[in-house]
Amino acid sequence: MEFSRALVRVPGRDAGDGLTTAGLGRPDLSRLLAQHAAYVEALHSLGLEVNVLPASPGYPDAYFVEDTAVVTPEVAVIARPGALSRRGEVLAIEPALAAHKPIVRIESPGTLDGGDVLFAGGRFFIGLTDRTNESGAGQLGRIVEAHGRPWTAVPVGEGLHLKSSLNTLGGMALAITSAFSAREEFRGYELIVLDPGEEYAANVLWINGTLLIPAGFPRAREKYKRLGLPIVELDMSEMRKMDGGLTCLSLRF
Ligand code: CIR
Repeated sequence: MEFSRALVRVPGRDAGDGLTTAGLGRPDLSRLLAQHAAYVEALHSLGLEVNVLPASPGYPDAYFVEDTAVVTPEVAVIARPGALSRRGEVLAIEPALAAHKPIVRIESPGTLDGGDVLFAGGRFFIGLTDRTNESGAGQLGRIVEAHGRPWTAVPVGEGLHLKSSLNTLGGMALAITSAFSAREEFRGYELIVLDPGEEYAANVLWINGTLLIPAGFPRAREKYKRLGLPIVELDMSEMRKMDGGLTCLSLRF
């Protein structure tokens, strides 16, 4: 899917109070802001029109905007984040998306985080995790199906979100951790399997034929370079401390 716009949100001063399991310590706020600014600049330089929303006090995870919605070619689906502390984040996102797409919403008892939704090779994969339940996945599945788009539910079992472990590299190619590489859901895809210890580098962001990758994963970088796509490497050290990756920081459409 080609993109012309992105929606992002500036990290707030309370970013270190967000949810995390990383055990890597608190992020340094000024480095976090600099890394976020470099990310926004990378999206700009790839020709996207970037809407930068202000920080949202009281919502320390709000700059991980990917989790608040799923934007398909036809509609913007407002998510219902699985973490209670994140549920109110969607309020500021809905009007920003309503300017571009018809809005539909995931309703209770469904929960869904956008980080659990991958569109690859013409199919939606919807991860079932602690954040996304059967009801939320089913609601989204029925919405995309109504527009003729196939979907598959994927029990995840490890990692925060589905996209913590696999992401599109364009076409039928997927970056994927070894834990997922034998799963039958992805049969027929061309799998680039990350080496042990470099699983974080499965969270790459494909933007119109350019690949944004996290810095500091040399073996992953070599694998991605072999694809022949232009590569932009970004330092994600501070977002990683909060379990965040490249896809989490934006909604693309
Ligand atoms: C959270 O636990 O919700 C945030 N600290 C990290 C969210 C990362 N989002 C994503 O992978 N899409």
